Amino acid sequence: MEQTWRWFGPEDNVRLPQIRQTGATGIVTALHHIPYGVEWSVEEIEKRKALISADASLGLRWSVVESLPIHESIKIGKGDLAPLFDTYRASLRNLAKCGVRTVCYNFMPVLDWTRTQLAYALPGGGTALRFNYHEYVAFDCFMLERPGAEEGVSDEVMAKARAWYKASTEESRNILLANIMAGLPGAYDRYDVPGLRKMLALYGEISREELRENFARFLREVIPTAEEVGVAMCVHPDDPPRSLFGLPRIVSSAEDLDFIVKAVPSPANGITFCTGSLGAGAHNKVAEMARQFAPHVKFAHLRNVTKDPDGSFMEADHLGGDNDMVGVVVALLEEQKRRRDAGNDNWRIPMRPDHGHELLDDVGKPTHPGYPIIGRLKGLAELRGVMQAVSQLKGLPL
Ligand code: CS2
Ligand code: MN
Repeated sequence: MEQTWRWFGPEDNVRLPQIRQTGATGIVTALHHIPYGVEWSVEEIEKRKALISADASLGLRWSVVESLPIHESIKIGKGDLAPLFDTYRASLRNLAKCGVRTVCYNFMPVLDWTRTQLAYALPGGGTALRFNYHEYVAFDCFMLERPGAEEGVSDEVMAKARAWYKASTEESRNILLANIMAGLPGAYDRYDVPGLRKMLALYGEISREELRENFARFLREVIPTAEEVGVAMCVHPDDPPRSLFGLPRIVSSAEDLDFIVKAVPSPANGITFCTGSLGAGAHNKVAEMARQFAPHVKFAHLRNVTKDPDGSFMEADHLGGDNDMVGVVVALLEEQKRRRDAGNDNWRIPMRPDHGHELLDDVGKPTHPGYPIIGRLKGLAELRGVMQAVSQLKGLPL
C-alpha cells in the first residue's frame, strides 16, 4: 500500500521533512483556503504541488485530495445547482491535468466528524478523542433545544445528560460546543448554536430517501467526468455512522455503501474505507465490509475505536480497539494482488493512519484535533508492521 500522511498545507505545524521521517511518501492534502463551491484552478493546484515536490530529496508526491468539499446546497438539493456541478467537474478536470487522480469527499450534512471530548486522558499522559453520547444528548436537548431531540434516547442516557447539563458552567458548555465543531478539519467555518440551528433549518425535515437522491444526483453529475479524466472519487463514511441532530446520514453501513456503488456503477465511483468511522457503529463489521467492498476501495483510513454499550466510543490505539485491523489489512492486500494480476498498473491502494493520540512531546502543542505527529507516527509504524507481516506470510504484494 502507498503510505500517506495528511498535510493541511503551508499552515500545518507539521513540516514536509518531518513527514518524510515518518516513512510516508504520499501526501494527502486539500486547498483549504478555497471556499466551498469555488473552482480549484490549475494554477492553485500547481502551487501546492510545487510545495510538495520543492525538495526532491524527500521523494514526496501529492497522492490524494482530501477533501474536495461538496457545497451544502447540493446536499440540501435546492436552488440553482447547475453552476455548482460545473465547478466541481472543472476542479476534477484541473486536478487530472495536474496528475492528482484520487479525490476523497464526504456527504455528511452540516458537520464532518463529531466528538464531544478532544483530550480524554490516557494512562501515563497523552490524550485521545472521545464521543460521549450523553454529552451529545445534553447539547442536542438542552443547548440546541432541538424539537424531538429526546426521541429514541434511553432513560439512563437522558438522566446522565440532564445531570451533565445541570452541573455545567458557561465555560464547559462553550467547550462542548467547540469540541462538537472541531471536526471540520481544515475548514474554517464553525457554527455557534444559532448558526447551527439555521443550518439545520435549511435541511428542514429532509428524509433519508431525499438525501440519498441528492447524493445519487451528485454522482450522476460528476462521476462521468471523473471517469473520463481518470480520477477516482472516493466517498468517506459518516463519523459517527448514525444520524446526528435529526439529520439522516447515508454513508454509514454496508447497505449504504452498496447503494452508492450501484447508483452509478463506474471505476471512478469509489470508497474511502475509513475503519474508525465505520467501526464506531456496532452494526459494522469492518473486516467483512473490507472484503465485500474491496474492488471499490480507492483509499484507506486506518484507525480503531473502542465502543461502549450506550453508543459512546473512544479513539483507541490503531491496533487496539474493537475492530479487526489485521483482517482489514489482509482484505486490502488481497485486493491489491487482484488488481495487479488483472494488469492494472495503478494497483497500490493509498492508506494513511487516520487520527492519532496526542502523546509525548506533542502534548499541549497546537495541532488539528486528531492530527498530532507522534500519535500518527506510532499508528503508521504499527500498521506498517502488520502490512509487512501479512504480505510476507501470505505472499501478497505490499
Ligand atoms: C477525516 C475526515 O479527520 C477525519 O476523520 O477522515 O474529516 C475526512 O477528511 C472527511 O470526512 C473527508 O471528506
Ligand atoms: Mn477517516
